[in-house]
Amino acid sequence: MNRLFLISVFLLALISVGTPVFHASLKSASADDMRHGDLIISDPWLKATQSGKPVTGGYLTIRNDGMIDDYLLGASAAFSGKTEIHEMKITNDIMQMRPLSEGLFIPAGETVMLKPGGYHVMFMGLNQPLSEEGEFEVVLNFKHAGSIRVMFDAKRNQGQTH
Ligand SMILES: [Cu+2]
Repeated sequence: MNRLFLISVFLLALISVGTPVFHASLKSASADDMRHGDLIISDPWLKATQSGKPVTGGYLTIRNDGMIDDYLLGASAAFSGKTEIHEMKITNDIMQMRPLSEGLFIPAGETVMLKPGGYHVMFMGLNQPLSEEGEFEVVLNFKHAGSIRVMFDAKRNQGQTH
């Protein structure tokens, strides 16, 4: 009886310890998520372009799992002559965008989304078409996490300019 009891206790302990660990790993289990230090990058994509189009926008979600604030300072890509981190705002009914000179703030414990109509990676002076379904390498430069190589999926433009 004692032995059986001990085995049951052991199994119960295994299950109760095992369960939260399992859930924790599920939280960031998407196949597209990519961890680099404290940063988790998900759903990187850019607007596909046709030949001759000089600019496009790139988007992604960045989660800062750490205790230290970080900044997305800039980015670079072989297909882009110049790459900047932009914010987009509507001022007096006019859509305006500007480079973030200090970089994009990624506070500790927070998630920041770059998406159409908001923050975006601005690729300028494109030297090739970024065809739909293609994957294109971009290097993101963070103040603390350093350089991260990320593959951006080219997707169809959904109507907005950036
Ligand atoms: Cu822009």
